[in-house]
Amino acid sequence: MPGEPQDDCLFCKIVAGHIPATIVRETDTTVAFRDINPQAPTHVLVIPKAHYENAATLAAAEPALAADVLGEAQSVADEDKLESYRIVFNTGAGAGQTVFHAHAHVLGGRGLQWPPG
Ligand code: IU
Repeated sequence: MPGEPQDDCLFCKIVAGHIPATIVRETDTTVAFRDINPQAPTHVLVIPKAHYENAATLAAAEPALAADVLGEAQSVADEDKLESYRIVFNTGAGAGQTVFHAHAHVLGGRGLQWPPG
């Protein structure tokens, strides 16, 4: 079923508390935690608790939940008082997605170049 936890999904295991993560924010529908391999002083991942493979399937199935994720990403930026930052949804392996549970990267605290490569 779309949205149901997947046994083989790392981020579903973080949601369930079966894998440790440094959680910075949590709501009824989302969790935000520090990336294990940070690429910037602030590098937080915001995920829906429900399992969707990527941002596209999430937005198509549950637009309100996609908005929750985006709103929480904004709250992370606000909490860390980031003046400039980037919110990224890598979507598909060709774009660098390695964990197939939708997530927003919130990156900030250093200069960021564009295009990212
Ligand atoms: P990507 O957009 O799918 O490439 O992002 C996955 C991120 O998940 C990546 O930045 C990893 O460092 C991060 N991550 C994590 O924070 N904790 C983990 O246990 C694993 C990956 I595996």
